Amino acid sequence: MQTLDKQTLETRLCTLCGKELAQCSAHELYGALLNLTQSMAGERVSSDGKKKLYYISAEFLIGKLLSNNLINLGIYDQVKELLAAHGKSLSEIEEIEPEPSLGNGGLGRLAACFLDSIATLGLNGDGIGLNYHFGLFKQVFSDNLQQETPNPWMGEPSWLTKTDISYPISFKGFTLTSRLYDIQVTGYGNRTNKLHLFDVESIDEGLVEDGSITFDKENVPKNLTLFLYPDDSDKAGHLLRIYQQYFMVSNAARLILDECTAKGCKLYDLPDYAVIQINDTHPTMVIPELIRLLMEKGIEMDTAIDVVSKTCAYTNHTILAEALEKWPISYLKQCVPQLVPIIEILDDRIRRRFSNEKVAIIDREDKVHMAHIDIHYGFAVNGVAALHTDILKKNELNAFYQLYPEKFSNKTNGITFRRWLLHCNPRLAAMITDLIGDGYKHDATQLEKLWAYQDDEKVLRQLLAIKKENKQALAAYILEKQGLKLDADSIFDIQIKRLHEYKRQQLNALYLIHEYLEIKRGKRPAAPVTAIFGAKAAPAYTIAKDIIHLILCLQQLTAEDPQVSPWLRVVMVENYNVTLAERLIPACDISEQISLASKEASGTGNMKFMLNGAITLGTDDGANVEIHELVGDDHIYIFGDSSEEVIKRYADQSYCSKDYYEKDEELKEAVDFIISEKMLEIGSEKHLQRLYNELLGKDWFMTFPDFQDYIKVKNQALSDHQDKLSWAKKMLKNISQAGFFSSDRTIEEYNRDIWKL
Ligand code: 26V
Repeated sequence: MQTLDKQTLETRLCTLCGKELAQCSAHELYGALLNLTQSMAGERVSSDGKKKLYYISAEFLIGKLLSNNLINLGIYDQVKELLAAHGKSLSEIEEIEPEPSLGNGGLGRLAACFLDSIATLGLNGDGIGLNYHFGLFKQVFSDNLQQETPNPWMGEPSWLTKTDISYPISFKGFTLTSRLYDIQVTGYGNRTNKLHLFDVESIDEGLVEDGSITFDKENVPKNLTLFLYPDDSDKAGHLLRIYQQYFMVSNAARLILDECTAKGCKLYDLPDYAVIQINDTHPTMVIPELIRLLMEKGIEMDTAIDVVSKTCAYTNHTILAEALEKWPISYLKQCVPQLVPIIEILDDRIRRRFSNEKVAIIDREDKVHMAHIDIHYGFAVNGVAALHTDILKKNELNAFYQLYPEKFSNKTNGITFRRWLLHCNPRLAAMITDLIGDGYKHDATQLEKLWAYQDDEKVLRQLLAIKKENKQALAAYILEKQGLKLDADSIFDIQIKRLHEYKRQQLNALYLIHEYLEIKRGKRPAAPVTAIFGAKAAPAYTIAKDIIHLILCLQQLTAEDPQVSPWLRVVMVENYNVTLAERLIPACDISEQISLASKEASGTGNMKFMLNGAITLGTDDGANVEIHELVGDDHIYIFGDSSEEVIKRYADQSYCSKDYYEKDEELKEAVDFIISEKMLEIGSEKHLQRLYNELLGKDWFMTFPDFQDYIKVKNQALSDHQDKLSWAKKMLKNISQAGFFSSDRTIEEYNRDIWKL
């Protein structure tokens, strides 16, 4: 890997700052390092390859970039040492960098890991998305409730480079001018690719009221790229999402056609020059838009449809019906009428070929099923974990699988080990390098060599010592940021992910209530436990916000009770984001992956935890199933009903939460506690009562049937943790088997089976 010697590095940084390093502020050093990184990355830009991948996604949850870029450019250690020699700390400089929140969770973070791996493998592939000025939102807690404020991240210096690329994008009644900004994507020891983020020239940040995320949703020219997925609880919000999606894909389609034509593409041979990966259904309109643009350029419709169908591939990331996009055709007519005749023709062709209403594009209620466009008019469809793909084939997308079995494949998700091991857990990475050399940095399967040390007490104790140091570092950080004092000797049990009922943070909360009541009765857990949560709830998702309220009330309750707090603490970190995940994951003992079986398409946090030596407590769902297979029964804690049982229970509509509540004393006690006097002293009756009613009256994601098994298996894990060496062996097993989940492996599979670059 290319490096810089110490002297050259120092000279370049001093020149960029215009003074000696010791005299520079952290801010000046951040600017200089950003500049240096950009110029080094610029030297590795390559235009190799006739065919190029365009990964279109509404989300790219990239996290902070400085350290990652330094690692990928091979100069992290030199920079750190040089700064230290001049009395400067790299971690202080890292603090200055704002974190963009250009994603909700796993979907956007996956896209970011993929970009890293694409560049690392030397593949010709760029990302295309939108440049949201205020991202998702910044979460703040007040009165034990989530509040949302804007998360501005684009101040100077910035990783964004303004390009001279701009397109006129027309909507019904008005045309907007776009502007492309680029962020370099450095591969680990390899080429530099690009993340293209389109923005609108007429954007007006002033539209956002101070400190809030409300703005005039109808003023599209000024609001289009202010926020990611603005509140879509009303029609104006839905329309704004359509405007955003069309703006994203129309720009993408024009950029792709321009780049390909510049390389000599004749348009009917587009599939030889471009492959477009449609990340979930948000970019689906790229299909009719490309057809439209090709027709504008004189290609006849049949050919245009054929060319586009051979260029586009679709990834499905969820089976949840409420998350599968269906736009009323009237909304599309209102925003992007130019696409409507094309979508109608696409639907008409399907209706002529197949009589099954389930595979129609426009349904009887005049709603356009976006995923159906992707499946009919793309050449590949994939799920994101083995179980998820099986469920798609057998259930949700069975009618399509019958028509096009050859289009379907599985691509189990992965994570980049550069960010999720080398950067976030340098102590563990150094230990691994000492034991097995650094071949694992390019070939993650080499981690398997670690298992040779399964009975080496010195190695096992070293693993435990590293975990302890990481826990102490996390405790110090949370004390500084949130004023909460954690006991680094307690077991750190962590659940960090978007807040959604199917992920069942409420099940974890019910367990914590149960344990709290047990401690009050004098029955202590096997060891002191710190239950840590991190989660943002969508602004209009009422029950999710009620669950946050419950957790924050439990945080206060456990902290303020001297009888309980030495044994059980509940902590919710504020504004959970990539940066926090990088601190939480290396410090975790027990990784909570407790979604209702069949509902979590894959999960990727589960993989990050495993790689960092946390043991999974989970259901047999998503990629947990594959983790389970890799590590074996002895190195994971699995509980709860199987996906088959769950799917059956939904099918026969037999679930009634009240039946479980009435039959299970402990469950009843925990549920009732939500609206107990004690809780109402701390929390808001409105929120707690609504959550209680939801659980008793519906519990759509079936927390009650899994409650007893969860308690049993979780308490087993807590008691097993007491046997330190046997626990460390479980940690080692998990780390040694994590290689499969490198996103380099995932990307190799996409390239081998779909992209063929
Ligand atoms: C979105 C929404 C939005 C509307 C309200 C309900 C709802 C429920 C779920 C979703 C998820 C949309 C797609 C998504 O983010 N999927 C995630 O993709 C990850 C990367 O493949 C995967 O690891 C997660 O399991 C999956 O949930």
